[in-house]
Amino acid sequence: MGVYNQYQTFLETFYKNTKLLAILVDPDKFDSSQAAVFLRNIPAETTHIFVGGSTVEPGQTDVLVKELKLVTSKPIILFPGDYTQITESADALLFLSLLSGRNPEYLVGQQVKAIGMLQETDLEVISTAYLLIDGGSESAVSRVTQTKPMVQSDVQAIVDTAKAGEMMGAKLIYLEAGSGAKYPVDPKIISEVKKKIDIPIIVGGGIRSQEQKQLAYDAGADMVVMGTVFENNNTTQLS
Ligand code: 1GP
Repeated sequence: MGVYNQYQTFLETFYKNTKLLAILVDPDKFDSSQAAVFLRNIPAETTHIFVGGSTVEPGQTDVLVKELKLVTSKPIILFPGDYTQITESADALLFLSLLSGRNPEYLVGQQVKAIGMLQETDLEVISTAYLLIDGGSESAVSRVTQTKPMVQSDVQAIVDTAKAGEMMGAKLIYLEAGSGAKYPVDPKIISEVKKKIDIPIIVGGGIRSQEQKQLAYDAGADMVVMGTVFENNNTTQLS
C-alpha cells in the first residue's frame, strides 16, 4: 500500500482551516480531447481533480487519468462508482462506503472486490464514509446503488451516521447531495456534522455558485466538489 501524501493535504487543510476545491470529471461524459482547454477554464483555486462516475466502461477511467496527467500536475483522486474504475495511474482513491444506505454491496461488497487489484498497486487508499443526502431529485448514486438518500430534515440521523463512520475508522466524511442535485447539502447540516467529528469533511452535489461554495466552506466543509457546473465547459467565473 502506498504512502499517505494525499491524505496529509486533507489533514493540513483541516488543521489550518484552509480550503480545498475539487473539480469532478466523469469519464462517461468527458471529451478527453478537450482536457487541456477544460483545465485552463476551471477556477484557479482548484486544488484537486476527482475522476469518477456512476456508469463508466471498464478501462475508461485509466485512459482518462493518463490523459489528464499529461496536462495537469494537480493531484487526481479517484471517486469511483464501482471497483472497476480503480486505476493505479491516479494519486489516491477515495475508498467509499455508502453508509447512508443499507445495501451490503456498497457498504462492503465493492470494497472486497477491489482488494485483489489494490494489493498489486501503490495507490494511496483513503477510507471515506459516504453519505447520500436528498438533493431534491433522484440521483445516479441512488439509482445505481438502489438506496435512498437521507432526508435533510433528519439532521440527527446524518450526524450520527457521520460519527459512526468516523468511529469505524473513516479518514474522511463525504456529504453528497448527488450530481446535478436541485439543491446542495444544507449548510446547517454541514455545521452540525462539523461540531461532532474530528476528520475532514468533503461536500458535493448541486453546488453551482460562488455563494453556495462559500456557504459550504463557512459551515465547515474542508473541501467542496463541483462537477456539473463545469461539464459544459468554459466557465471561468462562477456566478
Ligand atoms: C460530487 O457529485 C458531486 O460530490 C458533484 O455534483 O455535479 O452537482 O456538481 P455536481
